[in-house]
Amino acid sequence: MTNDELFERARRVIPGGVNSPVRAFRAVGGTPRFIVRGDGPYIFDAEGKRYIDYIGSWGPMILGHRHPAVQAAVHAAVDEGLSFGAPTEREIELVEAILAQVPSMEQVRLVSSGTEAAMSALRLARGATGRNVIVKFEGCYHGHADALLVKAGSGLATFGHPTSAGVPEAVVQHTLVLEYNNVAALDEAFARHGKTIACVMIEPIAGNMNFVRATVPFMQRLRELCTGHGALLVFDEVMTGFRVALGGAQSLYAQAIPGFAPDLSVFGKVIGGGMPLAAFGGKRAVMEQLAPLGPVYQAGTLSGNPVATACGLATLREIAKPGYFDALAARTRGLVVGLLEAAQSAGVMLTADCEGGMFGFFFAAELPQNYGEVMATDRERFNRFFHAMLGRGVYLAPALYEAGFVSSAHTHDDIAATVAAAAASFAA
Ligand code: KE4
Repeated sequence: MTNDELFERARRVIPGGVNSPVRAFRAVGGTPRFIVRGDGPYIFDAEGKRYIDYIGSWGPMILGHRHPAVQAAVHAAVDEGLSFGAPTEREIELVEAILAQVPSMEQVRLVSSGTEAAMSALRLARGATGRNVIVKFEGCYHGHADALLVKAGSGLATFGHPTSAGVPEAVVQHTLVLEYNNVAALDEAFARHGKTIACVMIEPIAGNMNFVRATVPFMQRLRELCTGHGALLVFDEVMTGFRVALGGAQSLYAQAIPGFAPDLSVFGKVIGGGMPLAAFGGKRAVMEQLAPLGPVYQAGTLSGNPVATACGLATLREIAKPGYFDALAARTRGLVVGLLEAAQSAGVMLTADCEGGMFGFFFAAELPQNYGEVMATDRERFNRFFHAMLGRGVYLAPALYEAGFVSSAHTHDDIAATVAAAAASFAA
């Protein structure tokens, strides 16, 4: 069947024909590609077309598709059984591997999706502080738990309605949404609500606004205010964790701000290697508020699933190898520099940024610093570029508000081919 035929058939039985909205291409228009397999940096659609993949399942496939060590680990785990609902050693091994790279945490709880991890971290922060108010930032997306689905930057922003139907006003009455990178707004919010704020949840590099960095002064002030008012700083590193650096974005801020550390961290995507697995963690004193020890309930049938932990562990072992991130960062930088040079020689206004294996670009003169500025970039041009590249066999994120991802399977030739496709697309 063609992509069109599959999409038609899918829409009869699955809302919008997809199991996650962004996959429907509604932001960019056209027919989504139905993928039949992946291999290294490539994915192949139902019509046999090959694409250089810069989505990587929205982050997890940092090693590329079908990495031999990961495939072997998963096959071996499958042969031992799929799920037991009982503790296994491999959950301990995976948590130990995560803790080895994230010194701000002493304990971790494994769950099955980033949404579940962020939702649980939020409940934990409220339970641990006894407070109700939470703060998030416009343009940041932390999964689709009710209290966090307020001006989310992923899917919803792409569809243009900043809050979701079905979320009772009562649920979001405690959710403050501030402007990203706005220090004055932070000061104001803490001045007015400081004693009732349970936590501030932030994407340290906002991949759900494509690619917007929290400035160091903003992050420094955020840390000071949380500490001063007894609120927990929650880093949502579902996208940035083990992607922008082995130690995540928090390791970058710890270099810029002596002693910097969040109180809770949320992970997903890369730590599952493409299987359903996510996590949240922090200091023991906070984490032991969780059931079965403490009063904050949280649970999951497939939490720490033995096949998913095998996939995640094999992935983490590969990316922890010496030089891995230096090479990945250099490859990603090569792509960004190539795109900027191609745009410049075609007289197209483009700005871009990257960190580790994550990148973003905007049809604008300057890098946006917040959601409003992202909204002001040239969406029409982005969409035309998306389709021009797709037609040339390069699969970029089908939405202006999404980040791009390079894997260690992307070769210099893949990057060169991508830059050549961009040059041709800009010329057109
Ligand atoms: P999941 O529930 O989709 O595993 O994770 C939610 C989540 C939480 N936090 C951050 C920073 C995230 O980026 C995400 C999920 N990211 C989107 C892409 N922007 C996943 C793709 C999708 O929604 O289909």
